[in-house]
Amino acid sequence: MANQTLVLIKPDGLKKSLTGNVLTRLSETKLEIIGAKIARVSRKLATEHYRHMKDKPFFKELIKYIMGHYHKEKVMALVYWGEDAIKKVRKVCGSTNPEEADTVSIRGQYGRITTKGVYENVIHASANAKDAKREICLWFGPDELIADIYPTKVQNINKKTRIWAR
Ligand code: IDP
Ligand code: MG
Repeated sequence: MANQTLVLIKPDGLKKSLTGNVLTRLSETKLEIIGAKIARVSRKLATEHYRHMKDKPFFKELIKYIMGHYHKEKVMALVYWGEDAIKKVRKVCGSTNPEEADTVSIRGQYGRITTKGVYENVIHASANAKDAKREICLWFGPDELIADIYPTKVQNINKKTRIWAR
């Protein structure tokens, strides 16, 4: 079955100039990219993204890590779509702990554990369809994706929009 998954190249991946390497590894999956952007990660976004980790002892460090406090203050966010996308992307990523990840997986090749004990594992990928939906809707608006993957609604929001001053 075709499905979609959120990928983040985390701040350590950007800082280490691994964007190209990671995208090349992901292209092995033959999946389609239906959305991509560079994004700053606010504390609100970081906390919402990792809300399932909030009781972990390393939560504070994890939030600092994903916000880029130790690296570049940005992530690259992508949505991959295609047959078994969630499973295929998780497989090339490897296990959460970079020391335990398959050595030829992205996390096995490029991840590390910091002295503060955070797994700096270069990449995030949604774990299942429920997480994928929550995460994609958190990181992307419907108009930022080139496919209609979830139901949308039209809302008339009366707000100022910034445009190019040409
Ligand atoms: P996942 O990223 O493989 O889905 P999660 O359990 O959702 O793994 O954890 C989110 C992130 O939190 C991981 O990618 C990693 O950066 C960090 N993390 C998870 N477990 C640990 C741990 O035991 N120690 C330190 N950092 C961890
Ligand atoms: Mg997870």
